Amino acid sequence: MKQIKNFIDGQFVASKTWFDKRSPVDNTLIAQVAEAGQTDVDTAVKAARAALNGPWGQMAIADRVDLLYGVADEINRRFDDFLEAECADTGKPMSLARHVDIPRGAANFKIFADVVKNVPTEFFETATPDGRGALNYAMRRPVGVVGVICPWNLPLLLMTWKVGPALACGNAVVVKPSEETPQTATLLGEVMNAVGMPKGVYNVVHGFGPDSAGEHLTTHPGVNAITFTGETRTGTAIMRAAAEGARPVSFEMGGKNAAIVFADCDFDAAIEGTLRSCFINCGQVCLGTERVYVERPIFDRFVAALKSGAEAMKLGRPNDPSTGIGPLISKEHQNKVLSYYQKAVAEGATVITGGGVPKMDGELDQGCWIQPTIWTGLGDDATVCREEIFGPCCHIAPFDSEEDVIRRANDNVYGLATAIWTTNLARAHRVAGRIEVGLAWVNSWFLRDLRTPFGGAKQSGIGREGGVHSLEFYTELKNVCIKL
Ligand code: NAD
Ligand code: 6OD
Repeated sequence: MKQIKNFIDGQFVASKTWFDKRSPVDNTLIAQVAEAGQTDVDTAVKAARAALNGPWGQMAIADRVDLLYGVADEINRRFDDFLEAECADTGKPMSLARHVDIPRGAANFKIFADVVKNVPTEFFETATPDGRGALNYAMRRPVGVVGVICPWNLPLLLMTWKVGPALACGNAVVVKPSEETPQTATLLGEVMNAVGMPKGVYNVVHGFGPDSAGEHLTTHPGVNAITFTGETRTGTAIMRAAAEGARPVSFEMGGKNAAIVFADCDFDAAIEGTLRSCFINCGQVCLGTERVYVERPIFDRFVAALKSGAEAMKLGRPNDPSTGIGPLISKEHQNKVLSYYQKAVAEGATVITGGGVPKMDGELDQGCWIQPTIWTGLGDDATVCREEIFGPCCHIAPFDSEEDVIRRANDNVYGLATAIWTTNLARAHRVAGRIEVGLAWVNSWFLRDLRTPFGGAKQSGIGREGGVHSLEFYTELKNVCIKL
């Protein structure tokens, strides 16, 4: 049986307690994972601190940048190992992970190495009463030991999205991957050793949230800052822990994202984009669409086209090139999504397609499969129109005016992302400006430039990461004032 260990101070470390990792594809046991206890987490935090006090803390930026480029190159060299591990943990199609998860895992190190190498700080000449003046300049310093708490939906991508900038800024990290997806974070430990990353700069502790590695990490007084991606409810608990010691947080959390489709859109592009935003990664993307508002003149045509697109997506194994959708991450999540499917019907939805668990062949029937599902006919206050489901499903509702759809899209506690489909440029600007979200895509979805600010408004997040914005969280900006 494969064993997945913690990675602490450059060593793979076993544990007294192990937990099972099962395949979402067919429920087979694929590994046993070492659960980090309080002592393991403490050792990891101390190793990170020691790294900051050692050669890592003194390293010239150019050398740090070279190391991070080395990490990216080594991920690419071991591309197939990462691909295999990520798809085994998540069940997602290899065709998807090959183009999104793994390349972004490498790119996240290069982009932030480039940012740190190239971003200047400010300088002011200051007049003083004695006429001799003063010079003020700013310098960036690492915040220290950063706790990184990660979800399971895009494990390598989202973990490196935090670890890349944290290391580029000279911090040391202790990562707590999701209990559902322990493998790629562990593999990254091998990469760190292979490129000569100093021991203790990158540590991984496995386990769960409450009373386990997650809570041990977020409550550890040696952790200077916490960056988290996951559910808003979890973020709330972590924020309480971070309050002790007044430690800064950066949070990327849940969403209930609306797509807005105007009658003047490029219809085929809107269908293609909405199919992706609703169903890719089996709907387990924080930016994904679960509410679709379509202008009434094209409503029926849109519903019919989205239905046929959804029904054409083949459910299957990760390594089958014809697979469009994999399973959900776990039995627990399958039950949660299914309970929403049942609630939609109980509240009066018309099921356009899907609505349940499909019958799969052979051992696949033991997996966490779910049908891509489309509903119509519900009011905006229905449960499936208000709460994040995180599955391959959406409700489609008609709208009659720009004003009306902006109000309805904004009427939610979340504010992560939107996709606006229109060929009217003035309208695109207008609507993008008025939707209460951190990310507004026009005629596209999940089109990423890693230099741009990424994060959520309202209950979808705190802070922004990406490009220079990551520096605000991962560094202390210090002013030096020199009296001449
Ligand atoms: P989750 O909140 O259940 O878990 C995330 C991580 O937090 C896991 O590692 C978990 O073990 C840990 N955790 C749980 N309780 C904890 C506690 N009390 N203290 C410390 N750590 C704790 O989220 P998930 O189910 O893994 O991921 C799905 C959620 O993540 C969805 O809500 C989705 O919208 C959100 N998400 C948001 C973004 C974004 O960028 N905004 C990206 C991906 C996922
Ligand atoms: O692309 C990114 O940088 C990012 N953080 C994506 C988040 C996707 C959520 O599931």
